[in-house]
Amino acid sequence: MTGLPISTELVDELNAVSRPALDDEYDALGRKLARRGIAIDAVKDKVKAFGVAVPSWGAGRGGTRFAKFPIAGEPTNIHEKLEDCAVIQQLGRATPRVSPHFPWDFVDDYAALREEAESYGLGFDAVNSNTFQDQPGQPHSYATGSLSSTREATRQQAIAHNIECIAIGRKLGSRALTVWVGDGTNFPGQQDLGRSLDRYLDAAAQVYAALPGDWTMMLEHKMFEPAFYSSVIADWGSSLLAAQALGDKCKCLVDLGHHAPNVNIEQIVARLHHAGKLGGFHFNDSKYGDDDLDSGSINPHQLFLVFNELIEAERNPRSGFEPAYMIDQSHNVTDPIESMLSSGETIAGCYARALLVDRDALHAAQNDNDVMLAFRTLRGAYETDVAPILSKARDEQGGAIDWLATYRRSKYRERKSQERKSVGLGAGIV
Ligand code: AFD
Ligand code: MN
Ligand code: MN
Repeated sequence: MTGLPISTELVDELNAVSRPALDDEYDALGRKLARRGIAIDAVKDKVKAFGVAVPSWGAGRGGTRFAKFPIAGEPTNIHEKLEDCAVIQQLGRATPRVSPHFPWDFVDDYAALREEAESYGLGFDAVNSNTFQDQPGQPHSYATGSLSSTREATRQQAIAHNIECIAIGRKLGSRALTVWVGDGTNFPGQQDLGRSLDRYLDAAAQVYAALPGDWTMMLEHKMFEPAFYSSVIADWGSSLLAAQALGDKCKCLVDLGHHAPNVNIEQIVARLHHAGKLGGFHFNDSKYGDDDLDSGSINPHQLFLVFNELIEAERNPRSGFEPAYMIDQSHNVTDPIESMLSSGETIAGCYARALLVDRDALHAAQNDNDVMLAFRTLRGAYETDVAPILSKARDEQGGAIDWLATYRRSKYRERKSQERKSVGLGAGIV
């Protein structure tokens, strides 16, 4: 038993101080919601059951292509990353699973890694393959493509890596493979836009053929970067087309930062659900491009509107609606543990707000074309401060009411800065 990384006595002690004010605020919100016909405890129970996975790579500081500014005590391997993810889950109670990335998280013994995670109360979520980077000693370069490479040997190498990720995921208890490729071009004429998609589909079908019966393969689209003229799976249309071509176990993954500017992402969510192909999410926020900023830090309203569509989808499921929720952020200027605690709370908060929407009233107003009433029904839920529900849910599960104060009082990062070797400088988009 590895045990929890933060002293439970400290969590209890600080919670005891915060609890009277929380109880008062929770009761007041409970009375307010009761007047709207909503039972606050039922919402709190749904929040307690809600979970979003954290990315193993998000536990380290990210960077841009210009620089990365590491912090002391950053994790340098999957074991240290798991320990940090355990802190996030212990204090926040919204992130019970970790999504690993290979080859970054390669180890010799995956059964042992699974036990290590379980000792922290963590499980593994979707496994992510990486064919957007070359590894030392790799026979074929991905510089001009991986699954869509013009070279058969390179495609086979990328297929084999994805199949290896599935094999590792089975040992870790995962049930999904997320495939994001950086394949694309920087010059008009560099590659044939049609044939590169043919090659991608052919290679992806070989990965799909290796998928266990109860697994999902999730295709993640991204408009640009690393390729700046064209990307093979650039948008949700290409992703949907590919997922439909590959088969029932293949679905689309929506990363909130991977769209054209100002695109209506909540409508994309509704469209993919309509097609029965909404597989999962990568939550983050952006101002300009794939900024990988903290979820809801720039546009919390958009996040709420996405969850509004997800609740509609949940109430009207098509072909086994069971989306995989994951955070995918790059923490360039914050302590990643603090960012993921904040993001987990923000994401769960948008879910809670979307649960507060009076669906019958909304649907009736929509049917009557009562525009203002429909809008105000939605807006009323968005404007409700759900913080007491989130705090209460954490407290009842042993998490921290004030996670930031508790984390800082624990001096976890300071302790790790004594124990862990320092990471190097350099660039690092993750
Ligand atoms: C990329 C994608 C994808 C990938 C990750 C790698 O969002 O999820 O696995 O970042 O760092 O931008
Ligand atoms: Mn992503
Ligand atoms: Mn991204």
